[in-house]
Amino acid sequence: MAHDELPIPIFSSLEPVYGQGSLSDEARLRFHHLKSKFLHLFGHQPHLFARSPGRVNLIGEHIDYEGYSVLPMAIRQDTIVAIRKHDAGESPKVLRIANVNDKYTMCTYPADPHQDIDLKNHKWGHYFLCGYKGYHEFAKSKGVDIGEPVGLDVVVDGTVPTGSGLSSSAAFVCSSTIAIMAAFDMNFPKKEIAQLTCECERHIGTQSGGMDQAISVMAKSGFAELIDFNPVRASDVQLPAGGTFVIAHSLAESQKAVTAATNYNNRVVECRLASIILGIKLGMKPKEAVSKVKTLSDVEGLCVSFASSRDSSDPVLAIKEFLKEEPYTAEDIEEITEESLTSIFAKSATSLDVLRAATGFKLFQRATHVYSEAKRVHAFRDTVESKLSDDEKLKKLGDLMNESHHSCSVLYECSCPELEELVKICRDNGALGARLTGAGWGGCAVALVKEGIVPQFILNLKEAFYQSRIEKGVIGKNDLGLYVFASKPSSGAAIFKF
Ligand code: NG1
Repeated sequence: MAHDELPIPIFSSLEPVYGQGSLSDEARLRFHHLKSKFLHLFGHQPHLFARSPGRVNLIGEHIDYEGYSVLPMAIRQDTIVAIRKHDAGESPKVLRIANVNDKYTMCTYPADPHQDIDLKNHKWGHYFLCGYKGYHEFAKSKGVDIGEPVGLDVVVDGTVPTGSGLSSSAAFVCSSTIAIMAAFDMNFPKKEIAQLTCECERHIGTQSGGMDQAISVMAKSGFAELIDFNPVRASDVQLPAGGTFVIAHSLAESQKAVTAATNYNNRVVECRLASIILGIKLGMKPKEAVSKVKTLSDVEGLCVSFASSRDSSDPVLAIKEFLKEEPYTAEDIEEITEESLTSIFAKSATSLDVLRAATGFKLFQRATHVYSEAKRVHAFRDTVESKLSDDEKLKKLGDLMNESHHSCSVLYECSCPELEELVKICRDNGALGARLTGAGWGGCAVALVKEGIVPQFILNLKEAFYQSRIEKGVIGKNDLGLYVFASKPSSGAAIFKF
């Protein structure tokens, strides 16, 4: 059976996930601490644990929500959720979500799975609620009877740095959803859980594309994965020997849920508008385009047909022909769509927030990024599978990463000064390629570095980027290991019953 058709594995020891040696020892301490905290807070032992990792995206940024494949790998940092489901009749009938880190105070919610999430009042526990609501909707759609709502006690331990572009939110949503599912004694194929957890996370108000949840659920130790969407699928990608990915935090925090209206969701809306206009310019009736076209992948066929009339297969040609480089105003767009933007997005409250905050729409730039980045993902995978030597492969992968960063920075405008500085320092110190990873606007960069120079490379980054920040007190000297580290592809989500 294909790996992504299998259910989430259930283990009774830590080694299958954390391996032998120091990582397992570290994990044992975390589980021990979680259990004691659980007992201390709730007077009971947890029934089980679920863990889900963060990820680093190697290439394919801001294209998952446009339906294009991406190429991430899981990292060892993860979120572990300890859970106990109350018996029917036991009170209180509430969800109590605590954290081993006292910075996150306990959140309490009613056990009603239909409750609304108060998006205007952002709380860390909301991510658990995303999993809770999403799991109930999923179970209902499958005809699974969950019975009357009961209380849940939960303690969370996360090691994925937050706001870093390493998917701490997806690690939390996936581990929560899987813990809830397992507490209800259910399990499903990984690809269904990948789809489900993506829908869960949308309850937080970001129009998430699904990459993070897919890799967190379906990752396999030792491999990066090419993730396809509609339907979601994962294929193993064996990275060439001799290269290591180093992850380095820019120390600018990217608060995706809080800045959604001007950043993440804004780009989703711009891509939708670009695709509707391309559809119309390429022959669709405005009404038809507005109702049918959701993403740039929906109109790629039309763009490629146009390109073929010019002896090319590059959809970017259609963008150059039909979209203008200057930002569009709402009025410019409404003239083409023959419908107001507020009516086009009437069903999406988060998109209406985008419209209220927007001053102009850079459709040419966003669409060019998406089509060119989608191509780079396939070029990356083709390079890995090619007959080139490992050294030649690494050089080419590095070049693709550099091109990706340029496109993110200039066309998609999702970088920031700190990321620009860090990426430059990575390249100046021997990285074959370096780019921002994840949503951007802060968070981490990922650099491809020859294995032999990794320790020196990390030392140089410390010197050139972090030292002045340590002196200013932005981070503590002893915390550097949390902000810059080499990473190998780790394994995906798991359930533990000891
Ligand atoms: P981050 O912010 O790194 O978790 C976000 C989205 C992804 C993808 C990337 C950009 C969520 C949960 N994740 O990742 O789906 O669109 O940005 O490539 O919204």
